[in-house]
Amino acid sequence: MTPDLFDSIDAARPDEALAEQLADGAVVLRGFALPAQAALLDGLRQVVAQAPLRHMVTPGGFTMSVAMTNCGALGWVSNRRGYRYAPLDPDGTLPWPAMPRDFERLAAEAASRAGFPGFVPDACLVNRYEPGARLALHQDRNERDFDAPIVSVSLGLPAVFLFGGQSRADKAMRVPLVHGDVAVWGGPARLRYHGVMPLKDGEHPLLGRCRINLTFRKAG
Ligand code: MD3
Ligand code: FE
Repeated sequence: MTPDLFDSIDAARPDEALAEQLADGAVVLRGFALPAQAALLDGLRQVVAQAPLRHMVTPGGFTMSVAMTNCGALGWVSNRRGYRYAPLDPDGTLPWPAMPRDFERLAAEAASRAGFPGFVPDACLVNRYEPGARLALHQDRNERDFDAPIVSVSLGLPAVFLFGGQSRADKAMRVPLVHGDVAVWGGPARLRYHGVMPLKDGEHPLLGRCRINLTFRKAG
């Protein structure tokens, strides 16, 4: 194993005791979202009531196993013509719901803690995994500006995250992510390949048989 893997950053400072550096630019903050969990679940309910979760189709014609929706000024959408960020929900043709303040605040605090101050996300992609759902290895490169990090918040059932390298063939490390974990991916980690292993069945006391992942981006 890489020697510095899972080393705590600045463990002497109690407020940073939970930061694990996976690689240059990639930090996991264990349990960082737990104090905000009630507000996050509240916001989530409001978002999915306005913009329902749906299974999008990839340009290759496959229906994704992960169900998605968005909030914020821009939302990630996919169809046969390609992937892009769009200001309107293609299903409702209305703007995406506003990003709840508590979402934006948590994302900015996590980014700052990980060394990316001043993060103002304009897009929050909501991914819902049911048992068996997975996300194949990919890069996130539809955002305009790769200098901004991506912040991801895991809620509900645990998942195994695959964190690969700069090329698809690089061996991926497996990172368990559980309810309340927040990960920040920026700088040299921003374009690394990543994915999520098929979700194992289980029952989460707050979310039931699913995992929700929120990813905050500066897309526009
Ligand atoms: C590492 N979502 O929506 S978030 C995605 O758990 C996505 O739903 C996963 O990948 C999920 O695009 C993983 C963590 C993540 C997001 C972006 C990254 C990890 C990343 C960009 C570069 C490296
Ligand atoms: Fe991704």
